[in-house]
Amino acid sequence: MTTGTALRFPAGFLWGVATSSFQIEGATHEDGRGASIWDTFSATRGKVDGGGTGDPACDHYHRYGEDVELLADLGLAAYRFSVAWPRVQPDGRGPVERRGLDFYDRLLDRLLDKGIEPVATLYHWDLPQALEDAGGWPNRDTAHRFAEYAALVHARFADRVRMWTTLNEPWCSAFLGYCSGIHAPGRQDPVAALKAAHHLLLGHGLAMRALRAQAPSDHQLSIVLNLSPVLAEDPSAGEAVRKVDGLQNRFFLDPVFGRGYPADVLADTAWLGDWQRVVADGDLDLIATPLDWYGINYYSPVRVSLADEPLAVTPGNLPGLRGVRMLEPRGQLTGFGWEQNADAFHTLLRRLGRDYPGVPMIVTENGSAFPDLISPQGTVEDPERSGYLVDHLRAVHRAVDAGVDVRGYLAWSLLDNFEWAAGYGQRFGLVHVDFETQRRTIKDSGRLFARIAAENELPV
Ligand code: PNW
Repeated sequence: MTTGTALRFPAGFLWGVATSSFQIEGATHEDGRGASIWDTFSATRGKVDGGGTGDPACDHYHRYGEDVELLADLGLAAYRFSVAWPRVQPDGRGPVERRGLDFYDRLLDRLLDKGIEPVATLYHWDLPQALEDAGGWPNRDTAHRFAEYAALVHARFADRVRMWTTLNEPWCSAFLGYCSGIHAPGRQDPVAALKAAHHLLLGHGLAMRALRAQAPSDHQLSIVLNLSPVLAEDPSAGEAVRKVDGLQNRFFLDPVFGRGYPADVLADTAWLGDWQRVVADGDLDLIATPLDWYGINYYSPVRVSLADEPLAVTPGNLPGLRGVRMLEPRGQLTGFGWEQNADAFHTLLRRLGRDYPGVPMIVTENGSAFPDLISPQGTVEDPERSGYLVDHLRAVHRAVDAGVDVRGYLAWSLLDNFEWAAGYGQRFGLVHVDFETQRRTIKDSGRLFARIAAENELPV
């Protein structure tokens, strides 16, 4: 790289940050909000490190004004947030809670007032508990309930939100929620997980159809997937790579891109019985409803090798992964123990551009957790997070340079927040949150990101 030549991004590249409702809002009992599966799960002893729950989280429900000011101070063009289904429909069906919708109304007005483009996610894991009690995602009806909810939220905010996402990371909802059980609702049933995966995708398809029918032509509809490059040291481990890539990436990408479920994944999961009977005529057409863009969440690669024996039920023992061993991360790790590997990110983007052409992508999440301390001067020095950020932005820039159609980058996350099973111990924010006082402090990495976004280029 030649010194002095900054790495410029294309004009109009979308810069922003992301959050999700359950992770930041708190106020879980206010204004008629119903319980979600994460309320139930986090209240269950032993499920969340440190016993954290969704209260008060970042108290964003009351402090959204201050948080929008932070976005404005950072000068960011876009803000990705999610709508909490149980605020809008406390039972997941039927009557709408106006006060829940009013909250997002106020949030959107503030964002637009500051010229910030909202990117709304309709489902970021907070399923109404009432729907889980009725069978959850393994139950086909949940897909229809989701589409109804999606259509009513879209109709209410269609005048102010152009960019929409149906689901965040259906892989996590299905496999961490219903197979490994490390996420809500904490079930450990591989067949239920596969059914859940299909019904999540069906819910996406039904919602896409409903939104498309009512959306003005400038609305841009999407899904967000967590995609991971799968790496093996041993060249003979190709079979393990194929299986994990199949379940993690192709199982979601292929049907959304109109190719149906990958035959090899269907074969790998056939021993679990005929879960595929849940795939009804017409489902795959709905799931293939054309997207305007899709979101990629990337944190780290997955490493695998061949194994002789089937694994026990652990987060790695997902359906279809017999004969696979999940390996420890390598090289530099984040504070969360996740592998830092920007080259793998670059490889992933290139592969997506090649294998799934024709639909623009936006990086909808990328970031790292490190323990941060406020200095006596009141600053948060987080060089590791800055390093991760710059390395991964370089990887994006190289992909764009090579012709991959990446239109934007949204960092995870605006704020330190409730990091699911890891509770409040893992801090992903560009802004530090003191969970005792709710004081927000922009970290050095946040300032760096603001500068990069404002200049639309990376310092060399
Ligand atoms: C994503 N995994 O979650 C979510 O979209 C965010 O809500 C979350 O805070 C962020 O990444 C950081 O974890 C994931 O185990 C959680 O593979 C777990 C996994 C992947 C993504």
